[in-house]
This record gives sequence, C-alpha cells and structure tokens, in this order.
Amino acid sequence: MGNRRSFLQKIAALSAGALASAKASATQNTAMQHSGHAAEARQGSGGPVTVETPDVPQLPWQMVNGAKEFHLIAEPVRREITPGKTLDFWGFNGSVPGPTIQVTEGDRVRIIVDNHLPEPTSMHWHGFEIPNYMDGAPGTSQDPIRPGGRFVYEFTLHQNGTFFYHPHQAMQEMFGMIGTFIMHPQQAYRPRVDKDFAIILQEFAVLPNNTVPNSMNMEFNWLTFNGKAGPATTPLIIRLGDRVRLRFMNLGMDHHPIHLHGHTFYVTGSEAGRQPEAGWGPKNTVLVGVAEAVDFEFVANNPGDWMLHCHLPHHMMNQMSSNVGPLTRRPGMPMGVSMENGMGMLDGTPGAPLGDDYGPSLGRGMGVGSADDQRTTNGPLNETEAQRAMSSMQSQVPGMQHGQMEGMEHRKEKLPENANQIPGFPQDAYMEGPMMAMDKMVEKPENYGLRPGWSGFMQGMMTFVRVLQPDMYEKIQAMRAKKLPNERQMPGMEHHHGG
Ligand SMILES: [Cu+2]
Repeated sequence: MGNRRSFLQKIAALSAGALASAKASATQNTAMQHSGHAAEARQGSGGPVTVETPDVPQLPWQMVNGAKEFHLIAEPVRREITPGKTLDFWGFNGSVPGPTIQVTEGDRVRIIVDNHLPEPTSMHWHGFEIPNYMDGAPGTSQDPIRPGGRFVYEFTLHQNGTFFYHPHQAMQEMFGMIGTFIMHPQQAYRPRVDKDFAIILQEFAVLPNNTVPNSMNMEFNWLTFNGKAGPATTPLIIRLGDRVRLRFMNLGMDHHPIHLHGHTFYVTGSEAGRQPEAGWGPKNTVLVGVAEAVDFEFVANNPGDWMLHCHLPHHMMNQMSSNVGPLTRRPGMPMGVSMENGMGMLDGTPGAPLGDDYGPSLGRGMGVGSADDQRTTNGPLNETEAQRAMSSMQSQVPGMQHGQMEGMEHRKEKLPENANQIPGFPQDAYMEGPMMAMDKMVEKPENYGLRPGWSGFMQGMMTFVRVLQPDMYEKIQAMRAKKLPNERQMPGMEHHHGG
C-alpha cells in the first residue's frame, strides 16, 4: 500500500487526466495508464477515453502480484448534496456514491474491501460473470464481512461495459452504497467518442431538520446525480462537434426517465454491455430502470447549455415535504398521525390539511426557508408579499443571493384578479424561481458563463450538457486545470486509507 502522499498524488493525477502526466511520472503506473487513455484519444489510436464521473473521485490502483489492486472502505460519510444540506450516508472512501473503478476487459482485478461500518456488509459485483464465491451475496455465497473485517475479492474480467458495485444488503443500498465500475473494451467502441461520462442515480427520504435518510420510505424528496442535487450538480463540459457517451446507473426504488434537451441520442449499451448497432433507435428520453445501466451516444452539434434531467416531475425538485408548521423548523418532533394525513391528504378530519395537527411527512411542497403555512412567493403574487418572503429567506439561509429579486420578470407581473378562485393555484410554489438562485454558492469553472440566476431553476436530478464553442471550451478547461490543487484535498479519502 502506498503512503498517503503518493496516494493523494495519484488521485490528483487521475482527476487531471492528461494534464497530470508530469506529476504522474513521479508516482506509480496508475496515473500514467489512465492519463494514457486521454492521450490516445486525441491521437486517434485504439484505446477508449477515460470515463468522467462529475462530483465523484476515481479510485486509484496499483499492480500487485499480477492484478490491478483497489482498496474500498465501507464507512459512514457526510456529504453536502446541495448548499446548506449535509446528509449522513454510508458510502465508500469518503464518497457517496463510492469512487469510480475503471479497468480494461481481460484484466485480473483484486479489490480489498474493509468494513468500517457498525454492521456486517458484503460487496456484490452487479452483472459480473465471475465465480459464485466472489459474487458477494452475504450468507449464501460468502460470510458477511463483519464490522472491522476485510474480504478480498479477486477475479479476471472478460466483459466490457457499464457496471456497478453495491452491498447485497438492501437497506445499505438505499443508504448510499453504490459505485461505478467501468470495464473498458480493449479497442474503443465504434464510432469512437471524444467524451464519456457516468452518472449514478440515487434518491433519499429526509425529513426537514434531519440529516439521516429514512431508507424504509417509499417517497423521496432528495434526488441526486452522483451524490449532488441541482444546482450543485457539476455540468458536463463538451466541445461543439464532439461525439459523447453518457452512462446512467440506477439504484433506488424508482425508475428514472432521463431526458436530454436539444439533441437526439442513440441507446448503445445496457447493464449487460454494448448493444448491437442494429438495435440502436433514436430517442431523447430513456428510462433507466432500477438496477439497470443505460449508455447512450450523440453528436453534440447544437451549441448551448442544455438541460439533462430526470423527467419525473417530483425528481426535479429539492426537499419536498408537507407544510406542517413546527416540523419545518423544530428538530426532533415526533412522527405523527396517519400516513394519509402525513402525506397531506384529506380524510374528512376537521381542520386544515397543512395545519399543525398533522404529523411530519414527506408529502408535498416545502422549500428552503419555509416556516408556518404561508402564502407562497414564487408565482405571480404581489410584489410586497414576494419581498417579505425574500427577506425572511435571506435571513435564514446564509449566502443566499441578495438582489435576485431586482429586475426579475415576475416583479412586473400582477396577480390575476381571479387567481385565488382558480382550483389548484399556485402550482409553481417553492419549487423553482429567481428567489432560489444561489449562483455564488455553487460557483465553479464548469458553471462559468451560465445565464445569471440559472441556479434558481435547477433542483434534484438536473444538470447541464454544455455544448461549447472551442474558445469557451478551452477557457473552462483551463479554469478546471487551475483548480486542481484544491481538489487534491479530498476529505475522507486520505484519512481512512492509511489505516
Ligand atoms: Cu427520476
């Protein structure tokens, strides 16, 4: 096992891709091999490009006794999934989802799994054609890995495609434990892609004022791409004209229809690997079912900042929950009443469905800064109400952008005379709008040049595919390269690895 310093160097080199070659020469073959992929891609030779996993680190390896050796540590992880919202998960090596593993078809692979959780776990290699005793099914193919224990998995891989790893304990899966496992083909798929990305879809149920997802819930109010909810998701940076592959993996209770704006794509792969070209059909939305992986490809020939998102309406929101008064601001409130009431459904009981009598729930409608039941501010309401709510929100959310209201379109709008007589009004409450903007809080090179206020309209499983003109593309890539020294500090990874 390398020491901490060389480990961190390797990590940094991996994130840097081709730019890392200078640093990598000082470390191990790990970084050289991976950055080699990118170099080959530019030269047009046979190797595939490295898969980028925005917001998730790459797991380094070293060659030990003829195998690529990886080290995964199952452990509790805290992660800020969007500004102001830090949750408790279980993950791997300080990350949720776990770090990305990339190998090549034909490789001998060894993965050391240490269990730093307070209960037994195991590791299942989803879709791998490997010996049964390496399959990671606790109690049936192996003894569970006890707390403090270790299991060493080792196998030779003859498949290629998009795979993932996860414990075979269902509740642990729902608590964050999954990671991307890419098996590259020895020769790149044709036609070659210039960019390759992978995104893991996860969902969590978290009551207001709590940090611990309820893994038994069937309704979810935090939806993530690679462990981040919009607007904290990191956009995919693409040069105009590039051929692009996106790979999605889903481990949750819902299926996610993933939709890309501005382009038509072709589904080229599944969780079982590359699909025959004869079966590729044009689409712009593809359902990524539970336990599935979907690869799709397109030519990024339409410049702009294009939405890439799950199209389930509730999956494009953050922190939905019922307007239940005290629950939204008082920690430790006991769970109450029936499921119907908790979900905000009327059952004939007297009183307001959103009143304090009803218990906590993950029903509908609470946004950042909600307090008591109140008039919403986000639709075409009157100006005074909007400003009142805005100032209370700014006092509750440090760093929330001031002045966002200025000049925004809806200030000029007047509430239609009959608005409050229209059943169902308002529908666009809390969910999105200029009041939610937090551009500064999520500032990063990949967001450079987006339309001011953009972040007020991005939540849940939403990100951008940014198809950029060459000059803008180069500029952002240069900014990303400059930012790397900071990325070397990866909390959680260094601190658990040496032990
Ligand atoms: Cu979805």
